[in-house]
Amino acid sequence: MPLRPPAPAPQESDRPLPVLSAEVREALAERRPVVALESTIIAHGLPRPRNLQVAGELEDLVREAGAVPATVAVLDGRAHAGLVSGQLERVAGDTALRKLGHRDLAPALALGASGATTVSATAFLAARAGLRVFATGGLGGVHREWVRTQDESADLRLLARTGITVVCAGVKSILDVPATLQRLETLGVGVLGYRTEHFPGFYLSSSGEPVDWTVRTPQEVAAVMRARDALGGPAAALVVANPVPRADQLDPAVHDRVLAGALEVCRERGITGQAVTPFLLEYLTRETGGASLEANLAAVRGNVRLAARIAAADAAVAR
Ligand code: PSU
Ligand code: MN
Repeated sequence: MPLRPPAPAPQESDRPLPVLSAEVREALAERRPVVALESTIIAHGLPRPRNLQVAGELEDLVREAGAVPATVAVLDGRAHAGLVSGQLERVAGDTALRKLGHRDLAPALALGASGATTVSATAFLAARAGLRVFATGGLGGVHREWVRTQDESADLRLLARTGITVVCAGVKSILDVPATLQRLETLGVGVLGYRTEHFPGFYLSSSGEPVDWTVRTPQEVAAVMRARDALGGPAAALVVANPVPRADQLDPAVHDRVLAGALEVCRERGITGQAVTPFLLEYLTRETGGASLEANLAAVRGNVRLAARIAAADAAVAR
């Protein structure tokens, strides 16, 4: 029986991966600053319909700072960096949208699925497109019940292998923060405190944990990025930990009390896997009367603004 030759591999030029919006493609070609934004926070981290308004607002903040936004998502089996009109509405409005981590990308592309990308999937696709800076709210990390559940976000492992600068307000405070910091150290992920000696606490300005390195300007972050490029070696992410302003943080006493209740309910109902983070974020929003949502949004806005300034500083030295 004659052997059938293997099908030719799809050409990168036929199916760019991710598909870039014209705005992102042009900015990259001209070495202008671009900031990647994730979509899980929009689809699964914020209540509808406010999430659409926020998605647009975050893109506007990037543009106001002189950079181009590249929101990342998978639609009908195609990965995108830079959404055009109608696509952002879909990400915010489609209740059937999946949550895609890095490991979910291949099945989603192969099966024509649609989904929002977490930090791990966004960082991977953004780096693949040649983007150098990415903004989010808080990273995933080691969960407090790790000994029992072994729940550690895939964000950490992926960031350990991906050369991108991630601006965040620390890791979500629903996590075991000291354990997550320890994992970041073991994995070789760089951590810089932005104008702080303490690792931020997502909803809170400080987690109470120290950071080893503090930077004060976007230019200093860009200089660290350059030094990493010059050093070479295995790729790993650089985390820029940018605290929510103290005036916008959640009241720490309210935070601790409501979070304890949220973790309790999570355990009682046996919520596990990808559902844990959206459940906890939603519980906190409800039980704090929306205060945790406002703190979350203040953190994300600050991160997006800073990411745009870092991308601009990086683009300025690259010219
Ligand atoms: N930051 C936010 N809200 C979010 C997330 C981050 O302010 O919803 C998302 C990110 O996409 C992150 C994900 O990658 O939560 C982590 O989910 P998990 O713990 O299931 O890995
Ligand atoms: Mn998890």
